Amino acid sequence: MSGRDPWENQPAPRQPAPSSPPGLFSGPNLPFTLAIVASLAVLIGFLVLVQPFSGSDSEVADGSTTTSAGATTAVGDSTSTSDATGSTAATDTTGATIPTDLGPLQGIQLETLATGIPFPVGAFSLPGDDRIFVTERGGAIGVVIPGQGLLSTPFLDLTDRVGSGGVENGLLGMAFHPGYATNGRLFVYYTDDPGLNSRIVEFHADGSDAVTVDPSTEKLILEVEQPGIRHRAGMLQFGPDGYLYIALGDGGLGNRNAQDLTVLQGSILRIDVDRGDPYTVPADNPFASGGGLGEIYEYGFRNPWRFYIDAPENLLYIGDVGQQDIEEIDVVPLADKGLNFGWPDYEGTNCYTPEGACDETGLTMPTLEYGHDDGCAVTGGVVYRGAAMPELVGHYFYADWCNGWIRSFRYDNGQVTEEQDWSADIAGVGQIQIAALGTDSTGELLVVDSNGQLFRVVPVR
Ligand SMILES: [Ca+2]
Repeated sequence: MSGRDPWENQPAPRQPAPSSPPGLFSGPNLPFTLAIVASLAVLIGFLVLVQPFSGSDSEVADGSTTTSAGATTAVGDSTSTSDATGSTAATDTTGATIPTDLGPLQGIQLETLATGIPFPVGAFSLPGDDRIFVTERGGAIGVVIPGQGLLSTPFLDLTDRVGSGGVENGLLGMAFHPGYATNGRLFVYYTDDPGLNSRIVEFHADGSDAVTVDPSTEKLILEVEQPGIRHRAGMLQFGPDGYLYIALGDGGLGNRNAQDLTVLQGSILRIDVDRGDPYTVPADNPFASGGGLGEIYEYGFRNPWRFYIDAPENLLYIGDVGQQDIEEIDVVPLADKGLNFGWPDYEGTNCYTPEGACDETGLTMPTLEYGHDDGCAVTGGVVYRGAAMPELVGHYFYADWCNGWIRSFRYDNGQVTEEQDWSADIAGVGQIQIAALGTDSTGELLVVDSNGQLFRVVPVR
């Protein structure tokens, strides 16, 4: 059992979270004042001394010599296109189109969209819909509308059946079916009351613009008995293949569940909810024909709290929360199935249990890792594909729940490039605990502070 898990020392869900008025600055206390002073100092240094970006993206952005809005600028050998307004844009190596009438990106900041959300752990959206759906650990899915904050009526209220005892249980994930606009299907991962077993269930919304969803439409898809109380993971996401991917932690019993292909724990599952009742195992799953449970797609995880499938690149990003010393991010092609990510034989690149004999053969080792001198629980994030910061399109953003920082990198041909730390940029909001990152309906980044706040990342130019 670990003392370093997400939600340790957290207040119980459904308690009013610390509330502050919308805006970037609030809370006149000494630590916050110091944070403001520090952030201003950093910001000044940032503006005066630092060229905030390095690498090909920044060369495009910083090399531009905009003289007036819409003016044509030189951007090296990038291609240029003109839109109907006559403004010119550049396409960089990531495929992002960078309008040249944008000033150089100086950094980012967090715009408060809502406060007072009861223990939020995720933020999701639908195309063409301004609403942001926020999973609350206590068992509800709340709705935040930018400019209005958290609505009083939740989208879906499952507090009568969700068990959020222990330190890592509750309503932990959701995913809209790719055909939600016409079929109203949505999927939720929660732990039940009182068993704290993992349940992946389906609900039916009456129309894509439904304001609320009837909890009585629940249909069980998959249930996993959980004798322990930790390491639930909880992320759900549909892949570009139309299959539902589900993250399950190892259950927290200190055993070898993650290496045991006869149990579902410690794995990322892949199921087809469009065929069969309640689902079928896709025929091309790695163990569909034997060797393990058919649902298992990747395995060897401790607590893959948040993963993310970036469809344009067909990459799978996984943030696996560590135990003693190391937090890790794994990035693999989504098509590379049946991979073993090493837990508990390896924690990051450290040999962790003697049973593994410290043999890396056949294991997929981390793409990136950091030690517990730098955080305590990695929050796997999302790949940015919005419009406000074209310089950062294709960059993967992630966070640490304890230390409250946000970092990013771009994964290019199997290599981590353009690593950036945004700590100084977001210092103005004070201490936050980032439980998840997400995207709004236009692809802009959302930051979920489990203390009750939802932010949107906006550029500073
Ligand atoms: Ca690993």
